[in-house]
Amino acid sequence: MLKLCGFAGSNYYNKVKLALLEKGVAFEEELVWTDRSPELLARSPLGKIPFLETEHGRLCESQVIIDYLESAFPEKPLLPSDPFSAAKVRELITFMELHLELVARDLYAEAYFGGKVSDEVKARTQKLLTRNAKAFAKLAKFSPYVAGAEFTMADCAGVFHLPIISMTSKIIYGEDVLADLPVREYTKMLGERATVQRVNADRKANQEQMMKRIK
Ligand SMILES: N[C@@H](CCC(=O)N[C@@H](CS)C(=O)NCC(=O)O)C(=O)O
Repeated sequence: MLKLCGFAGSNYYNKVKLALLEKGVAFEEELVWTDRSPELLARSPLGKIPFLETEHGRLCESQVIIDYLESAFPEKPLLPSDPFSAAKVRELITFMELHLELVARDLYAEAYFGGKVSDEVKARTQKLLTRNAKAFAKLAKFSPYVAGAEFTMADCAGVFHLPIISMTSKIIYGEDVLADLPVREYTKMLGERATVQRVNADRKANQEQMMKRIK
């Protein structure tokens, strides 16, 4: 059976977990913290989660994992069958992850973990986030799903990445870089799905565990 490894407080872990649940693929979970231990580095070369254990070996990087799931389990697809529409879905994922989440990530130390981020990094990040959010707004549909009328793998990513990008920018800058987008309505709508509810319940429980570990 597939084993998803990582912790449920992670947006990338939850992206993969939601894809597994939406596709109805059986899987088990193993709680793995990112402790940079030799054991972890032996299983995930950069010490990152999530990674997936399969009968063929391990895979890391959430998008690689989702692409594998999509081709290994084509029933209940999370991509349109038309190649161009499928590429548009993946374009959105790249924008959300490379141009928004990864940029906002530089602020997490101060926003969530009691650290400090320099004013220089804050200014550079704000400029980038503002520019990239405008570009993302040109591509995102929210009608009602992020890529259009159908639920796709872009929603598996968007439902967990977008709220954290909003929240982080509100904490650090006092304003939401995604304020012009209907992120709240979108997240609420997706929060009605049983699959998202399960992931969110596990996330909350895990975040409490994570906070106890940090203290
Ligand atoms: N590009 C990676 C990002 C995964 C990622 O950043 N995971 C975080 C947890 S949310 C992590 O493992 N951080 C620990 C580290 O970088 O050492 C993916 O899509 O899987």
